[in-house]
Amino acid sequence: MDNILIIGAAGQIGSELTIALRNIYGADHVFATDIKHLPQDIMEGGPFQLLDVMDDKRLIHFVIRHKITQIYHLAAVLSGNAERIPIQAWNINMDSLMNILDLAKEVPEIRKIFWPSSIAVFGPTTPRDNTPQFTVMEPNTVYGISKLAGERWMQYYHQRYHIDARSIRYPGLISYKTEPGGGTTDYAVEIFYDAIRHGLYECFLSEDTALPMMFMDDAVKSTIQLMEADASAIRVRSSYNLGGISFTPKQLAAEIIRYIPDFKMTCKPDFRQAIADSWPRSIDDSVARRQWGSTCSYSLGDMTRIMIEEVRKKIKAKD
Ligand code: AKB
Repeated sequence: MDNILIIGAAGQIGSELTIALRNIYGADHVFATDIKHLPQDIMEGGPFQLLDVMDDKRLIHFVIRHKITQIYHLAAVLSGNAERIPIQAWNINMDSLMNILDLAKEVPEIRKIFWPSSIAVFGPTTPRDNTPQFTVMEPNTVYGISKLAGERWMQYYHQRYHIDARSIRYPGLISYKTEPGGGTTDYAVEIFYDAIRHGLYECFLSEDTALPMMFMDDAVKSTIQLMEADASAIRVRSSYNLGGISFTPKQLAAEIIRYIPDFKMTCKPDFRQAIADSWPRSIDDSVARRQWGSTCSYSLGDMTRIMIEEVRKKIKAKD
């Protein structure tokens, strides 16, 4: 039986992936860890431990003690925050990944690892529409540089040490359970809270900035699909493009107005506009679909409806 370690379980994707994996593998086999406490349902729903991925000695001890066979390393400093603390962000993003890759090399019981990459690996010289799997990659953000370097290390450890390393280049992720922190695509979550609370939202990107996004259920489903696929099907060992849905703040605001007719959005672009302008507008994920059958099913309309319903419930429960 597999024992799974989730690093960064309190984060936006970690909090939902932990629950989905516990439903598949059984609560006792999924060990949630983070440097901060988790939402109540995760802390109570199975094993939880405060653990810092930068502490390689405690990490190896934990892995051996709990007979871990799979690791999902989800902790990272995202694009907006990384520009505020570039060297610290580089050190955290790279050192933590190297700790996990080395651990997988030292402990043969670890059968596979998952590490998320991002659309941030692309840069201003990349074709921005329908960005292919293999193309020019010259990121100009510290987050993008760290993700691209990480992808090369994933590929290297697979080739040199036969580590079963798997990865997805996530677009912006949209969810209601845990809010994202410090990313450029965060506006697409913030907008729902402000629309419901105040009927108003000031967007930090211009209204016509198109970016690829994905509803969390699709992201969780795709991640598990990739991890469960036969190793022979996974021929890309850097990271897979995953498309989801592409839209602008203006298009998202128009969807929200269907539920909140008086909603108004204004735009005051900040430093994150330059980051968004260097990223793809849409992604070609045909390689992932062909090789391991990735499927995303939520449209902009589906996602907006669910976000309005769930964020409304969440706000009501807090008030
Ligand atoms: C960010 O905006 O930094 C992240 C990402 C696209 O990787 N959501």
